[in-house]
Amino acid sequence: MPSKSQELFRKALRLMPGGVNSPVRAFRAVGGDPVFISSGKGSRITDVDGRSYIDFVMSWGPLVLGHCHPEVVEAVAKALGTGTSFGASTAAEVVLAECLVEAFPSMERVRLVSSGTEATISAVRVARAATGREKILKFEGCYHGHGDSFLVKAGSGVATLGLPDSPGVPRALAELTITVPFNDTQALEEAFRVHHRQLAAAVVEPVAGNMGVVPPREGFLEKLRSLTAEHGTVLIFDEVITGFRIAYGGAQQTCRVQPDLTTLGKIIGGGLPVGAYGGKAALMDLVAPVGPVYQAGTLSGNPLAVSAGLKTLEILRRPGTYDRLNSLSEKLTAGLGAEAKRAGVALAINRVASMFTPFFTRGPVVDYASARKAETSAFAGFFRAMLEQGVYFPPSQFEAAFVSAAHSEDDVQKTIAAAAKAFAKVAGIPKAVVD
Ligand code: KE4
Repeated sequence: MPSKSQELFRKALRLMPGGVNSPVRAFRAVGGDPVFISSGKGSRITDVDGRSYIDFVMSWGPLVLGHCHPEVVEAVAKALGTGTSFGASTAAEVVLAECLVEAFPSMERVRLVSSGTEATISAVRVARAATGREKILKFEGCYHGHGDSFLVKAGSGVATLGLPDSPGVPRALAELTITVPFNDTQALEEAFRVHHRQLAAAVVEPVAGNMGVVPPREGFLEKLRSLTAEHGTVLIFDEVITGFRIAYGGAQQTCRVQPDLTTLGKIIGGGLPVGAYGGKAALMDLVAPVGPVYQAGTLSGNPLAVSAGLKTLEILRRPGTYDRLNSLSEKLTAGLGAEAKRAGVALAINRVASMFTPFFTRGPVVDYASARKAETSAFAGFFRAMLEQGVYFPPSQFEAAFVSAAHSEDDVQKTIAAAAKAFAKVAGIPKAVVD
């Protein structure tokens, strides 16, 4: 008898590519059919068959407070009562803009949009307009949304003209994207030597989340900052994941490197669609209607979405929130590491604050090439074993898992206990101590 999820998936497959509205949701990387979710509360989600899971996807990062935080729900309900969208300015978006520029001193001006992709494609457009240059530099394994310029396959280790990774990206455009390995300062210097003063922008996830979590090496971001400054290249920090995640002021607060432009998303919408890009007034005042760089959006600054974001940021400002988030995350990853060791499973866990990835490889994982060494079949086995035990990890080895303020000590202990069993399966040696 097929489950309700399976029935829904069969129908979805006939209606939507892969049966999903975003590829990673299809469970292609981990096998089996995706579960369809009916509700979420705190640290848990419940699928349409009534099974509940401790959730470490958290909508891919936005739900830093967990599902249906009562104060967020109340704020959205209140906003709903006065209208969902006006296509005109509202007070709420001014308040959110103020919160963002206060949290990110590198931003003097900010523009709200409806997704991280809109934020990154707009930021690159501003950089190209400001410099009159066309080439951009990105890093292997970093993801900045599905804008054409970012969907470029990395070439060899040194600066490389990109080749279209996704069909449909014009070669002429793909060749304007230069890709170098993340954390490789030598390749970075080479790229700037080869493309001397031709680079409009360098875009980076200051803490990578999209190859799995990979922190910057000591000095890497500082080197990127000095090279971009020296060559008149706009430095864009894509903080769609890290903004308000690893600190209230994002990675640029912790690494103390100031970019020229910053992109935000996820948490600033509190689970509803909000993105943003911002930076120095001299750059942002190039954007219409002040300047000639056009960017627009029907639902930009949407009052409903902004109300969820504002309440989320307000709660994040409460003393102790990040300390608790980070210490719970540290406990979780320490426990996972200990159980993997006990099971004899090679596991390299990268964690930055409350985002982490268990890589099924000896490690260290310091860039995309080392991340790709991970045993994806082992990860898939781990994912399925955890799902069976009621723990929902990201369905891909190359994604970040997220702890929320709603996760409890009990969630952590349950997850570690489930992992002990999952590792035993992955190691292929059922351990007496575990069963
Ligand atoms: P959206 O367009 O999906 O809101 O944001 C694109 C984006 C930009 N920059 C970074 C650093 C991002 O991580 C993302 C989107 N992240 C993925 C998960 N790694 C979203 C999940 C999905 O694609 O379904």
